[in-house]
Formats: sequence, C-alpha cells, structure tokens
Amino acid sequence: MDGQDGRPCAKGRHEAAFGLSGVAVSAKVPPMGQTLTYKVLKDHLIEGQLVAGSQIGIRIDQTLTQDATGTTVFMLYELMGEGRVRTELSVSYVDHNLAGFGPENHNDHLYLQTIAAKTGVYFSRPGNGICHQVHLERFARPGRTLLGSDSHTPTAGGMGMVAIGAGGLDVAYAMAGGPFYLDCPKVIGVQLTGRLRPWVSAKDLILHLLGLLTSKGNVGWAIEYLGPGVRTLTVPQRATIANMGAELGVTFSIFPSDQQTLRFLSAQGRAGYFVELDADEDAHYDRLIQIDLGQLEPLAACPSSPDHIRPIRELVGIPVRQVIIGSCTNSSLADLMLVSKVLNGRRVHPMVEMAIAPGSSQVLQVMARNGSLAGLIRSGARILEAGCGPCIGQGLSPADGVVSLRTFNRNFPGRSGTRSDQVYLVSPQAAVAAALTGQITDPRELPALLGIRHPKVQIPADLPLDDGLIIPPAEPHQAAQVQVLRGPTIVVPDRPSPLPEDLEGQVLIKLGDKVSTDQIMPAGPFLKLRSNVPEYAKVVFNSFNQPGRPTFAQRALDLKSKGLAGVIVAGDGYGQGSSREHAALCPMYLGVRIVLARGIERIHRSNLINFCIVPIILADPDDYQQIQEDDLIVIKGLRKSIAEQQQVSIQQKDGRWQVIGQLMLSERERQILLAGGLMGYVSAK
Ligand code: MIC
Ligand code: SF4
Repeated sequence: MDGQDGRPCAKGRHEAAFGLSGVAVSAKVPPMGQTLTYKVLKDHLIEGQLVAGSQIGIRIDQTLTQDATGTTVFMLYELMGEGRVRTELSVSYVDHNLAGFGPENHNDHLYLQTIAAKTGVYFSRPGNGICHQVHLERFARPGRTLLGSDSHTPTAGGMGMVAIGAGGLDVAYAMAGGPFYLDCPKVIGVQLTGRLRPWVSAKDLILHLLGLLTSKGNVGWAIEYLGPGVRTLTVPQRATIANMGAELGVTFSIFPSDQQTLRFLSAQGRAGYFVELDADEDAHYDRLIQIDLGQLEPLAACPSSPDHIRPIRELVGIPVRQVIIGSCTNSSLADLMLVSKVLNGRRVHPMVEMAIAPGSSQVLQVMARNGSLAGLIRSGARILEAGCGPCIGQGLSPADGVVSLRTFNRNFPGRSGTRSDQVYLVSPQAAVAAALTGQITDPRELPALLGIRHPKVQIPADLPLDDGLIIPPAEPHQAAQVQVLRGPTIVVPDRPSPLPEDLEGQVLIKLGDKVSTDQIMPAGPFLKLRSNVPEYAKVVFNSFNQPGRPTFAQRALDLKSKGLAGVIVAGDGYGQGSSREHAALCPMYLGVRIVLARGIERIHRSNLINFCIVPIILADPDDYQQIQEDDLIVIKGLRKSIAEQQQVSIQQKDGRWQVIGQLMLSERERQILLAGGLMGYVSAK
C-alpha cells in the first residue's frame, strides 16, 4: 500500500512516478517547484537560508500557551522585562489543570488572567476547552506561523499553518517579538489517494504512519500532506493527523488550504481569513510516502508507546474496562457526534466505565442544543469538563491490571496515573465499539454484531458562535492599571549559574531508551506544582525512585551542595513527548549540568540548552554500556569546547573509561550555553 524510499520525488509526477508496487522512483528532471512547507517558511524567514539542516530564524505571527507551561512562560517573559507582546496574536489557555485540590490551580488561573490582560494576550478561561481545539476553531489562519508551549501545537497544521511546539522560554522570546530558531526541515511528502472507508478514521491514518516511521529518528523532518485524498479530509480530520505528528517527532505537519479549509472557516464565521495555499505542481520532496486511504483499517497503539501499532482485528476479544474519548486528537464536534450517533441511546457495557472530555465549549454547546449530549448521558457516558482531563492524568486513572481504550495521543507508561497501566490509543469508532461490547472490537463488525450502520455526521454550516469565554486584553493605555495577582504558590524560577571551565560531576541516573518527559517530570497529582520549581523538583524521575534509597532529588541536591555537577545518562530518544520545560528547569534547579545520551528529542534538547544543561550525544553509541550510575566524571575545558569545538572528551575520574561526546551546537546555541542559558543570552543582547 505504501510506497516509500529515501529519494526525492516531485508532486506533479506522483501518478507517473509510482509503479504498481507503489514505490516511488526518482524523477528524471530535477524538480524546481516549492513545497507548501518552504513557501510558508520563506514568507517568514528572518535569518539563515532555506537549506535543509541549516539553522533558520522565522518570524512568529501567533503564540499559544497553556496553564501547565504558561505560568513559567509569563514569569520568564516578565523577567525579560517585556511589556506588551509584539506578535499578531497571542492566546493564553487554561485547559490542563482545571479542578485541582488546594489553592495552587486557582492561583495560577488568576495570575494567568491578569498577566494576559496586562501584556496584550487573549485569555481563554477554564472551561472553554483544549488550547489546540479552541485555537483551530477561533484563531488558526492558513499561511501564518504559530509557536506554542505545548508539543501538540502542530495540530493547527490542519489549517495550513506552520505550527510548532517549543519550550516556554522560546515562546516567551517569540512573544517579545524575537524570531524562533529551528533547523530548516527536510520534507516528507505523504501523498494520499482514495477515501477512508466506513468505520476507518483519520486517527487510523496517523497510527499507520506511526507504525511505518515510528517515534524515533524523525527529528529534523516536516510532513506535508498532498494528493487527491487530502481533498476528502475535513479540517478536524486533518487536525487529528497533524496533532500526532508530535508523536512521530517531526517538527510540524502541514495540509494545503483549500475548499475544506474554507468550509471550516465559514462555519466558524471566519471565512475572511481564508487564503488558498498549496505546493507547486513540481514541488520537491526529500522523501515520498504514498497511502491509499481506502486501504487503511482500524488500528491501535498498544501499551505503552504511541508507535506500538497493531491492527484492531488482531486484538479483538481483549476485555476492556474503561473507554475515554477526548484529548486534542479526537474531541472535535464531528468525533463526538459520531460517538453519540453510534450509541444512539444504547447503554454502554455494564463493565465499562466510559467518559467523554469535549474539546471545547463550542462542541459542548452544539451537542447540548441538538440533543446529542442528552443521548450520551442516557447511554451512561460520564461528561467531563471541556479540557485535557484524563489525557494528562487528571483523574480517571484505570484500575490495576485492566485495559483502558482512549482516543488520546500518548500512552507512555504510567501517564494515566496508574503504574503498569494498559492503555491502547484508538479512533473514536473503535472506542465506542468497545464501550458497547466490553471488549476490543473491530468497529467494521458493528453492523453485523449490533445492527449499527456507519452514521453520517453533518456539521452545521452555521455554528453558534460565542467567544464569551475568551477575554480580550486590556487596551494598551489601560495596561498600567491592571493589577497582576500573584498568589504565594507563584514562585519565580532561579536562573542557571554559569558553566565551569572544567566540570566535575557524577552520574546520578542511567536510563534506557525513549524516556519521556512524563517520566522525567510527572504530571498527574504533581501538575499543580508547575509554578513552584523548588516544590516540583522534588519529584524529578519519581517513577525511578526506589524504596529505601534517597530520591533522585535528594541525591542531586546532596551532590550540588558538594559543588559537583549532576549528570544524566540516557539511551536513544531521551525527552520524547511533552514540551514541558520543567523537564529541564527542575533538573537544572537540582544541579544537573550534563545530559549524556545516545539521542535527545528536539524540543527537550532546546529546553536543556535554554536552561544551560549541556546536551551531549555519545559519538560511539556502544560507549553507553561502560558508563555506570554513580561514576564520577571529569570534562576538562568544557567552556572552551562549547566555544570552539563540536566534541568533548568525558573521562571517568579513576580512568576506567573515556568517551567522546558530540555537541552538535549551532553558533547561537554555543552563545546561549556560554551566557548561562537563554535568559542570560537575551539580557546580554
Ligand atoms: C502533554 O500532552 O504531555 C502536555 C501536558 O500537553 C504537554 C505540555 C505540558 O507538559 O504541560 C505537551 O504536550 O507539551
Ligand atoms: Fe492536553 Fe492531552 Fe492534548 Fe496535551 S495531549 S494538550 S494534555 S489534550
């Protein structure tokens, strides 16, 4: 079904370029045209050249922040001494941490609301929905750039935006009018033909790609969707696909802006923002993958990785005890209407706990008006607040040893709040099928099993539009009068100390492959500590702590008090997942100065540099074997190496081993590290 190879191919020649095998062959005449990716980047280029792999700086039109990362963004923004934001539009959302126990959440909300008013930022109130869903509905604009302090910001790529997830400090810098720096991506063209069959969804397409490309090794790539199949996908379907580009690890995903985009924008009363955008006919792609939508089937990401993909038909019969529908991947009106129509008053299986977290207040309001909400309630679905909810471990953790089916994007170990959880990621179709039968069920079997026909979902062309839960900022001349509310749990984070010339340290922890930021900085019950680094830092690597042994935080602070640097050793894909900069900020607070790994994910690597932790890649991956926890290490001439070289030599203090590490720093990254992190660099400038 998929043709893929490493060779370039041109958009206008796809049909001709693919043989029956579907394998792309390189074009005879070098193509000259531009991808949509490069067109939008070119329009925003401020520094560098559009050459894949080289660093570029782009102008950011819009930013988004959410509460779990946003308080730090705004505190850092204030530390930068900035007043009003200089973007075209900045929005601060409250969606992650909505109903916590204790004063921390509400302190955060009041701080975010008042600082937004003062700095010129729109504020989306708690209850208005998940940042990515609301942004798509109310603010996303084709052809614009969006930078967000959340890794699923690329969701807006479904609207023809270059939308990128980044660490909070990078977003603060963009709010202040600074460029965003990234490696100019190579582009994978995903050419779609055909049309999705009944009971197969956009989620199955992105799960299929995750099976193909996996979550490793895609750093430095963007994905662009093209071909006739694209025209059959609605904007919310495209958003689902672009959303989980984050799990692939690509910088962003982008869809053309076409009649589907116009239809979506018109329903949102925003047709005036429509511009038609597409790649050139002879656009050049660094790699091409061909997918016939009509050949896709229902898939699942099995425990506990989003790229652990298997066809649902191979999982049929596994008992399911919980089904949750929601998250920024699958909580659109169309998704929830489909679920409601499939249930159609039928009660969910008595042994299944079913919950639904709508993506936005708009979704909830439409469903309340057309009666489908009442239908869901009658079926036994528990309706949660419009927000992230269980996706970020805020409640509904599954029971021990049971299977939970979720329409989310991440199933990293323990993210649900239950250790050794068994979370499968599926489409709304597969989720509702299991909710009815109590076991994993191929939704294509629903007609035969329960006489349910695949429902047609029509999204009204005139949605009830109500931005009452979005508070505009104070007018510039009134900004001075806004009093910013800072509860005692809003604690301004420390700035890193400068790196020493010669570094002495100790390996505090040795980790395996694919350690996610959820494992570095757990969310769930600790999410409410996001605005208080000294408190939050106590749970760094919480799930690796062992009873009877001092915690990671205790050992790190002990080391710090002796003047030694903390070192984290990791395998491949270190820091995958969330953009949370606390995964760098809190280790920095504990005295960590080095991450030595086989591979580090893009956003996390930037966060490390921004907080003056040196990311080092083992030149020889096999050297990983000889390094042990507790080893004392020495790096002579660290600052000199950062300033002048791309390599450092790391020695075990007693001479047991010596390894070479690669720095792979851009000129700007060198300067940031030497200035003591991004804050130091910005102040110096
Ligand atoms: C997530 O899905 O992990 C989050 C929570 O949305 C994070 C942001 C955070 O940690 O606050 C993300 O994806 O960046
Ligand atoms: Fe929220 Fe989950 Fe989306 Fe993160 S992935 S923004 S926690 S819904």
